[in-house]
Amino acid sequence: MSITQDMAQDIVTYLYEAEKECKEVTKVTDRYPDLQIEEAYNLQDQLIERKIQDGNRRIGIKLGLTSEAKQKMMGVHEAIYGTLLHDMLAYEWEPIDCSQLIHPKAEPEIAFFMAEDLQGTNVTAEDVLQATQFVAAAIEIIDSRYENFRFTLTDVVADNCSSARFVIGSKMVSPQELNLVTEGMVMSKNGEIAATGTGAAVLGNPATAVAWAVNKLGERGAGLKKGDIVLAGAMSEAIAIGPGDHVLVQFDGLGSVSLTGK
Ligand code: OOG
Ligand code: MG
Repeated sequence: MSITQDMAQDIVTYLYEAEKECKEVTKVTDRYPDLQIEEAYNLQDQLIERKIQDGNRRIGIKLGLTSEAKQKMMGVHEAIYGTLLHDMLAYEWEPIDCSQLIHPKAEPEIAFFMAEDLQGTNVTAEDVLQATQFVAAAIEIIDSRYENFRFTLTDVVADNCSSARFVIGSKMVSPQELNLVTEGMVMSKNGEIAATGTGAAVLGNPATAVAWAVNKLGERGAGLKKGDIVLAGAMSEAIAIGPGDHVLVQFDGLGSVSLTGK
């Protein structure tokens, strides 16, 4: 089965309104079980297009399901990518309003800042590092629009990979000055250690993960732009957050980044 224009419009409106009204919905594949991954990326593009028409702006991409553990949990062998929009950018000094989110979870990540455009289908981790101006510590807030964070690969791609908010730390480091594979972090919630991890958890190397996404975008005639921010994927499991929670991620070389929920 292929998705008609009308069905696509219907699905996009469904996901758009779930986010806006802050209500969880049943997954798209309950209604469209044959939804294909390419169609799911088309739906994501249309959802983003709609938000851009609202006045939002694309500022980069994020990767998901980059760890072997998470892929196993989902029964998939592939990572995913979504689009970062300007209204997702949150700040350490400004508490995140949890009343605007459904069931937010925090993930420790490494962010890349692109010094140049990067597009192609044979892009390597080395190319990514060459095109990167800085890397920095980040926390992504994911907030699947689906009930109980349960979905298939196609569902989550259509839902822009659960993207909701992200915070970037203030220390910018040249990727040449750091070993991204062995870069470690400790994530604490309200003063207690909640998770630990290293860059190796992200497809073996966060730069490899970014190269994978660039090649996937390349197949669709798209790529990264100078100035783009790229979140490479979670370095550990995600932890639930709510009003009053404080999450701190301390990295070896990238400094620290934190957020507070209100
Ligand atoms: C999908 C998004 C996962 C990551 O870094 O793995 C993600 C989800 O688990 O809801 O952003
Ligand atoms: Mg993430």
